Amino acid sequence: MNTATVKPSTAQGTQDFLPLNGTDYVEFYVGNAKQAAHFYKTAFGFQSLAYAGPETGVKDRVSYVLVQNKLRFVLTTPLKPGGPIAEHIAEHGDGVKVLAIWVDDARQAFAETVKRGAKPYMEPTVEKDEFGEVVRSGIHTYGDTVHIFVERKNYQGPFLPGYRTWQSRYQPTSTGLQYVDHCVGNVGWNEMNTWVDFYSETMGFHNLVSFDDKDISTEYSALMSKVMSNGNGRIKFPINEPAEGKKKSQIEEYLDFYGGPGVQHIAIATNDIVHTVGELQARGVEFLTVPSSYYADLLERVGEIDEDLRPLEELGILVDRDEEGYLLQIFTKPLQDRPTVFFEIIQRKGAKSFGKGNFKALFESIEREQALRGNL
Ligand code: TYF
Ligand code: FE
Repeated sequence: MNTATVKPSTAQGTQDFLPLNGTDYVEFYVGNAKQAAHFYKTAFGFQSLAYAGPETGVKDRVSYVLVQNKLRFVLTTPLKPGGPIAEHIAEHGDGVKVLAIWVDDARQAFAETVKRGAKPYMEPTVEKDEFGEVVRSGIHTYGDTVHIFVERKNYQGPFLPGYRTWQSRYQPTSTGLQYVDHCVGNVGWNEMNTWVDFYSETMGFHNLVSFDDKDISTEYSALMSKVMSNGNGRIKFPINEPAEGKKKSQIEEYLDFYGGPGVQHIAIATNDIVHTVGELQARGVEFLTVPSSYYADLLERVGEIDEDLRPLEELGILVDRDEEGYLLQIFTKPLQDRPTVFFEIIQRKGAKSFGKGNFKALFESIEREQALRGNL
């Protein structure tokens, strides 16, 4: 049954109190940033961009900044016991702390969102070095996750003031990962609408798509999801909550292991998913798989597509169509030992949706993994 509803975007001409230019960076708090940086470079084709730590005057932590096309990932680890970063890792394991958003005016972004009820995380702060000036501010969102607004003016340094260029002789070739398409949050039982209201009232986002448990309950797992988007569509935040099913929801498993709400997956866009996923698999990235029966009737379900079916099946890439076009997507296994954060690799060919036609096959695949972990 198709009960997903696609809502029209906000009226043209309404003034946007929070203009957003896109994702600026994603910061992970991790137990061992040196090794994590090596993993993301080796497995995903990121390159070394910048570094902050004792050598640059930051005494309590180390941060490695990785880049690939428009993606910037920051991997931060504490250098001593105690403190907010160590506590975040003790509670959540490796996870996403910051979804940073590029804005033209970080003071205004802070004032407008806090005025509408956002809980402040970082007062507007001017950071300067010989390469120029950046203003950042931040607010809390679900769980211990935060949004930092980054106003770059005309900053010419490698990343942010305080970071210096990270000269590495090891710079793996890109796997074709381009930019963040969407970032998904898992929240607690019956909390989805609280966070939907937060993004709509506090940040001026609108509800792009909704999925209820009838769309996506498989034999066991169940969840509900609403996709929130800013006005220009450059920032899309789906919010999931667990729903009652025959057995434990995949969202509940996440909440148990993350210790509460947090970022579930980051969807990264590519212009050539067959090439990208081929590279990722060759570099050791593990993906969820679907039965070969998925491909037997694929073209009947999605119609004609540009890609050959054979490589899609060999790589396990999923396809879905909506009114505007189609999309190709695939999901990694969890990126750390806890069954928490994972990546989606997505190539959009006109489609603006999220792959609802794949939910059943995808969630059955997730449940097979859950069962292997004894968490179903
Ligand atoms: O972002 C989305 O909505 C899709 C589908 O646990 C999805 O990627 C939704 C929930 C989930 C995994 C994937
Ligand atoms: Fe997704």
